[in-house]
Amino acid sequence: ATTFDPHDPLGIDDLLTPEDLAVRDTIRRWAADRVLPHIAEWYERGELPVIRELTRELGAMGALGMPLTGYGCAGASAVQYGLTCLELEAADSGIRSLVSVQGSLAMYAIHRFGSEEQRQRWLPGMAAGELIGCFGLTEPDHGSDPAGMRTRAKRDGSDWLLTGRKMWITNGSVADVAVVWARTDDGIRGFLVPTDSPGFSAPEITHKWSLRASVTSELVLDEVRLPADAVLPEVTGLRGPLGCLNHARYGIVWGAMGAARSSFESALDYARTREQFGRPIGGFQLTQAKLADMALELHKGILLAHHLGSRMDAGTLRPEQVSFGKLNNVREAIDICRTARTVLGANGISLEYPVMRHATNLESVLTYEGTVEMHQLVLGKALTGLDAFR
Ligand code: TGC
Ligand code: FAD
Repeated sequence: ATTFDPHDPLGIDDLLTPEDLAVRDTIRRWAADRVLPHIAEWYERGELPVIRELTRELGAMGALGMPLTGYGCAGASAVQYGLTCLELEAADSGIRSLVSVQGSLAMYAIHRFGSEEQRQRWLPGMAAGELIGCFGLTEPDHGSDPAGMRTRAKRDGSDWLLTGRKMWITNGSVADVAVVWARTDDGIRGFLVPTDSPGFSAPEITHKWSLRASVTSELVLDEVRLPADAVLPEVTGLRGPLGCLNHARYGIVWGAMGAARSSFESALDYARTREQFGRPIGGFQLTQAKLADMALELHKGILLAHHLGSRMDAGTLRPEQVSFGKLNNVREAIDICRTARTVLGANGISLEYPVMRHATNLESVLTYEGTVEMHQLVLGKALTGLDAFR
């Protein structure tokens, strides 16, 4: 007979294979040892001081470019990659961001659209966490509408000269290689820019009140000279960067539920022990309604993530389905964190508990990788056949 598990009320673990559970446990243990003891301090200081060590350790666990094959990548399933994102974001969205950008954006772009030489040059070091990558699509004046980008690559003999600015780029100041999307005479192309190239700089963006334990930067490209073979040969047009985004957004569908789980568990724990009016606040009907509603959305969200993961593994996942998941799970996760915060009362605003940190992190997650509104419009277009973007 099965028993009711408050941590897995729907029995979702039964959908996971022994290998899935082993991956999940490894990442959960690593996050508990290496991130949780320090994260409040890093967050308060607005730094990720040991990013190189963490990246190497993530590489050693196979977490970088996890579902990719060859070149030192783990070749794991999409579900295993998703579980990894969930466990990392249960620690902090900044750590999941590091892994999303490295694996699903920078490495994926090189793996999917790069030449054999580019793959050989960059991927083994990136999979091992020896080299860090970033992905520059957004510009100061073009966020949701990257089709309008101004960054330009023009030919100079057989070389390329890259000029422009990218904004809000995760890992930018610590990266060894930047995947930069730029306009050319033939359309939008991707370029691999070693960050020690003359004319490249990446000043860090400060004063963030969200994703504080994550490096976010501007990329400045001032006539950066690149050889002919710096361009990703296998794609032209916006479908290049947008194809990469499908993978990163998929990871966020799972990741957001990690932040939500951590906040829910804090609230559940607190509700069982905190007493007011002579009894635990978890015994009051209003608190139970909050806990029940949070549990519903949390486990529905994980079930949705697993469903999308199974489709990705089967090769049947559509971009619109990724939008469905990203829109729903990030929106519900932030709602869970905000409700959890109320259960903790004044302690809810303290960094002694993870809840407010997750809630403020999710403000970024709500915006990056396509805002709520962009995913509503993607779904709106798929439902009606009418394009409402412009
Ligand atoms: P549209 O005309 O619809 O499409 C242009 C071309 O792209 C193709 N396409 C896709 N391909 C693959 N996957 C998708 N999801 C795709 N969506 C569109 C499309 O088929 C077409 O191809 P082709 O060959 O026919 O030319 O493009 P649009 O200009 O109307 O824009 C559509 C829109 C608004 C949905 C798109 O621009 C968009 O998604 N905007 C949001 C931008 C965004 O998400 N930026 C994210 C930057 S990276 C980031 O935030 C990293 S966060 C870091 C972290 O995780 O820590
Ligand atoms: P805008 O596009 O200016 O949007 C502002 C508001 O207008 C939003 O609410 C938007 O939904 C709404 N809006 C816009 N157009 C429409 C419309 N047609 N209909 C209705 N509403 C509309 N980018 C990268 O390329 N690489 C990264 O590594 C990266 N990392 C990031 C890390 C952080 C911490 C953050 C905060 C952002 C990061 N981004 C990155 C940028 C992110 O992808 C963009 O912020 C996002 O795509 C939105 O662009 P924007 O901020 O310019 O907002």
